[in-house]
Amino acid sequence: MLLKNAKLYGQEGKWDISIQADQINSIKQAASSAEATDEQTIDLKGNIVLPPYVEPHIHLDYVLTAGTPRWSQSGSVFEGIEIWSERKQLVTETKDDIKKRALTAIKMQLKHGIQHVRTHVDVSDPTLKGLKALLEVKEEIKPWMDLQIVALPQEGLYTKPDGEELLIKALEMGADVVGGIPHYELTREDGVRSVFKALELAVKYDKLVDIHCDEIDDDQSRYLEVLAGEALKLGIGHRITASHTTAMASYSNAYTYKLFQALRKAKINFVSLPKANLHLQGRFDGHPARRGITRVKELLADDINVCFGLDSIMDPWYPLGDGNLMSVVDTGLHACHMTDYAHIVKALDLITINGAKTLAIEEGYGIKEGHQANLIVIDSESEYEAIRTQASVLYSIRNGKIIVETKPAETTMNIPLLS
Ligand code: 17E
Ligand code: FE2
Repeated sequence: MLLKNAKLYGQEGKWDISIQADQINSIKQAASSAEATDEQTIDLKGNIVLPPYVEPHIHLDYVLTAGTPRWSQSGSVFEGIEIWSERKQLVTETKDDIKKRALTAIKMQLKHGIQHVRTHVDVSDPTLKGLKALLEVKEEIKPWMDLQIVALPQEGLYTKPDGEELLIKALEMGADVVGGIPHYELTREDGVRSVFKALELAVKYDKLVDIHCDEIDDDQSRYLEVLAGEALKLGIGHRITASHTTAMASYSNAYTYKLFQALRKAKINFVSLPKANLHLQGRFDGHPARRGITRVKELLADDINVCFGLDSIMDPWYPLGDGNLMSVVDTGLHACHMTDYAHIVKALDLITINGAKTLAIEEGYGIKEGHQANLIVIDSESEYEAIRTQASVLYSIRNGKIIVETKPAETTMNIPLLS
């Protein structure tokens, strides 16, 4: 396959990308390889080519359950957890039901150019049904998507006697990443203990770590310092992710200054979920209401890795969502005051390379000769316009084959003045 006249994300000029079998064979300046071949040729007309989008944080076992058994009244994180717990008792689902919901969401993600996903799975449920379902989905979807699974003790690791046992079982069954939710434990001490335990298990079982960390508007919720401090001591920061960290929006600047000293050294990864947390946070505030988004701009300015994710597609926490990360970028840039030129033109880093770093898959990720031919083409010739118009994904190519193709919308205006 030959992709002609591509703009490479972040680079000037036009390029011809030749794909042989499942690999990127060559990337040459557009003019130099104009000769006709009998292989499939697509003229990209200057549209941008990027590596596939990375969704670093979704809950595929929760998708498409909003409203069952009831809708959230407060819109808060904690009511979401309550509703999910009620649902587990009231709604009986088979493993296949869960798989079906997950695959419906995956279809939305693939449509929007995502090929790499990290999903959390609730392992507070003694049947571990969700985990079993997603372990099967992970194998079945492999030709089209890489799925990482986080074992999340959604109802707390130490709130029930079998929490730790279930987490270990999940890791032994094949979960890739150790999860945690320290701000939901009953005491500060249990929260700290749950973070230590997650890192201890990650080392023992050779797994990554992704903690739901400080997802609360409480300026006293300070598990991030525990996570970063322990990651630094163990020297495994690059394998650690702090998700949400919304309390950071409420920390004093004096404390944040101190915290950032540790973050710069620890080199852990951050996932910000701007749509989900704009919706979930600030719910106890009245006005003025806090945004409840972690300090994305400040983290990036200090060379700390941050990526954006969606978190939810119609679940007890968040009633909307269709898998589209471009919409998350749009919301995130606004909510984080990153709507200046320099941030706009680099914004797609937040759902590509920064996500790949978080998932520890940077090796082999990116448009380079010799890499696996995994890439997307978006409907825009400039990075700036891509963000402004929320450009759609025209092609998603995986292992050298077009797996998703979308025709651009066409508008006709019968207004002579404007035609
Ligand atoms: N679980 C949680 O603790 N927080 C969230 N935002 C979601 C699930 C979606
Ligand atoms: Fe989450």
